[in-house]
Parts: sequence; C-alpha cells; structure tokens
Amino acid sequence: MNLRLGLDWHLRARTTRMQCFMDEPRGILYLLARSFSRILLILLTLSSGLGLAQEHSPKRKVIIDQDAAGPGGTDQQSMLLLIQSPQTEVLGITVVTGDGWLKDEVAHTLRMLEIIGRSDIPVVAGAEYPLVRRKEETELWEQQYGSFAWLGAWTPRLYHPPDQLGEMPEGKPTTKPSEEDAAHFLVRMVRKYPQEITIYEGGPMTNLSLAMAIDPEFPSLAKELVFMGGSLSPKTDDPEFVNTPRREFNLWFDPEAAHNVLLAPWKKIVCTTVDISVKTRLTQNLIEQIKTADSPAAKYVGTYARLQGQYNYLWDELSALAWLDPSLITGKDARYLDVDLNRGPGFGDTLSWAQQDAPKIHGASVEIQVDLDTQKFYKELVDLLSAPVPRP
Ligand SMILES: [Ca+2]
Repeated sequence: MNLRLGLDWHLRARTTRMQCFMDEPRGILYLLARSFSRILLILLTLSSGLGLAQEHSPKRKVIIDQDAAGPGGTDQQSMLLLIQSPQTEVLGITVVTGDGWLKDEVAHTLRMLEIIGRSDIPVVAGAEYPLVRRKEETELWEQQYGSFAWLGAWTPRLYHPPDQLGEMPEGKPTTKPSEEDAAHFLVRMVRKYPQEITIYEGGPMTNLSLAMAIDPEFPSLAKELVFMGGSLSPKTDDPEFVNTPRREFNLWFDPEAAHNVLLAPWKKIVCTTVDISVKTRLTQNLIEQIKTADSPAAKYVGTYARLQGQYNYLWDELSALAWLDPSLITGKDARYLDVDLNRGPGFGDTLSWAQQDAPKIHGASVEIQVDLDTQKFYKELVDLLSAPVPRP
C-alpha cells in the first residue's frame, strides 16, 4: 500500500512540473521521454524490491511431534493449523504413542494428509512405548494412589492392542509412513538446518528424548521448543485437575523423557500449560462456523470434531496458534520446569521454580503462557481452518 501511494505521489509531482512546459513542444517530448524512462526505472526497482522481500522472508521451518490420535480432535486440529498457515514449512510429522497407540496415530495422520491433499509432508513413526513407564506398572500405581482420568492409549474404555487400528471412520490411508524413525529424522533435520527449526511438541516427549540420546546436540541445534504440557495451578472446577493440579498427561505419560528434555540446553522454550488451556473451549458454534467453509481442512474438522462433556479445551491448537501469532498471548511468565521422578503419588507431576529459587541443575528458562485474547484466538482458529490448503 505504501509503495503504491509513493508511486501515485511521484506521478502527480511530475504531472504538475510537465504543465510548465506546455508551450514548448520539444521540451514536452523530452520531458515525456524522461518521465517514462524514470517511471519504468521506478517500476523495475519496485518489482525487484518486492522479489527480494519475498526471498528474504523464508517460511518458518517446523517439525510437528505429536501423539496424533484421530480423526479430528486437538492432535489433528493443531497439526492442521500449522499446515494451513502460509508462514510455515512443515518439514515432517513425527508421531509418538500418547493419546493413542503409535500405529493408530500414524494411520490417522496419513489419512488426514490424504484428505487435505498434503501427502508430500513426511509422517515418521517414533516411539511405541515411553522410555520407562509401562501400562501394567501404571495400573498398579493407580491402585495405590488413585485413578487418573486420562491414560491415553491405555484408557480402559478405548483400549485396543498396539498392533491393531481403532475405528477409522475417515477411511484407511493408502500412503505409507517414512522408513526412517522419528529420532533419526529429528537429528538429521536439525543438522541440515541448524538453528532454523522449531520443534512443536504436542505429546509426550519420548521422541525428543531419544533424539537427544542419539545426538546430545539436538536441542542446541534446534531454534526453539514449543510445547503443550505441564500444569501449575489451573483455576478450574474440572475434576481432572481439582485435586491433582500438577498432573498433566503429556509430561506424566513419559516423565523420564520430559525430565531429559526440560533439562536440555534449548535456546528457547515456550510452554502452553493446563493453566491457560482451561481458558479455551471448542464449542458447537465454532464447529458450525468452520463447517460453512468449503476447504478440505474445514470439511475434515466439520466432520470429525467432537464435543465430549463440558470441557473441550483447545489444548494443542492454542500452542500452535500462539506460535503462529504471538500477539494472542497477553500475559506470560518465566519458570524453570522439571518432572517429579519419585515413584510415589506425585510421579510424573510438573515441578516449577521461579528464577531466584531454581535448583543447581536446571534447563533453559521456560516462557509460560498465562493469558490470552480469547476472541482473537477463536477468530484466527476459524479463519485458518477455513482457508484453502497451501500448496507445498
Ligand atoms: Ca497432543
């Protein structure tokens, strides 16, 4: 707009000066020729300048690590937001057991990409199990310390063996995952694009911890880690958090992996905790708004988004969208984070310290999102999911 206004002004100024030469035909011809050549020069400069501007704003490289249950739901919807954004280049989706089993999640992700026409994005299978935690031990732990509302793939009412797929109402994929494993893919990518890649983590941190075990430089070679996880002191009447405010599934499901990752030398960590997640809700009204659009992503979400009970937080969607538009976050804090590895009642709980109280061994200071512009968030969520799918 400014370039256009500048050009208009330039043309007006030259027109005024031209009028002074109206009684001199040769002068007019000379001036016209000079004016056209200058305008041509300006247009060439502007177009090459715009070309340079595009070359100098490369897309933001991101790898999505996700416990990609589906169809629909927070895991798939957050991935859609990151794929839908014209800002991003999604280098790949690495998958980890969490909300569902690995193979099930890989199938849902491949199918989602087929539906939106983005099977060019590699889907890379990662860890089928947490580093140490086991289902049978977790069931014993629950008998001793009380049950946990959400056990992901191990939730009794949803359980199926790891090698079987659950229901796939969206159809089974015909595309295949990458032959590489997630940890090696993560390491290979940060070595290929050092300091350029954002690791978006929407699930348990097993794949990231495995990548660190293979290559200890993995965290410092990444640009930043952005993750949904952890819980500090959420203000909510949700029974899942009233008596266990420090228990959050992503960190809880693989506490040892989260401990490794949170103590690693990342350049920057941004964290979406339960505290801010509970300030968001997916509603039927939002789903209806998305449904009115004709894009493949909107149709997918319109068909498969589900509301269950009264708490339908936009967990991973907020983490993704706040990375795309940091102005959504209106309040933030800084903490050091870790995870309780004592195998008592607090096993897997989030630990946090203010800067001045930090223990001797700690990771990078974590930027904690505290508050958000809720209406702006909902609007951007609807707009982005309603937009055409960007071509690779
Ligand atoms: Ca997730």
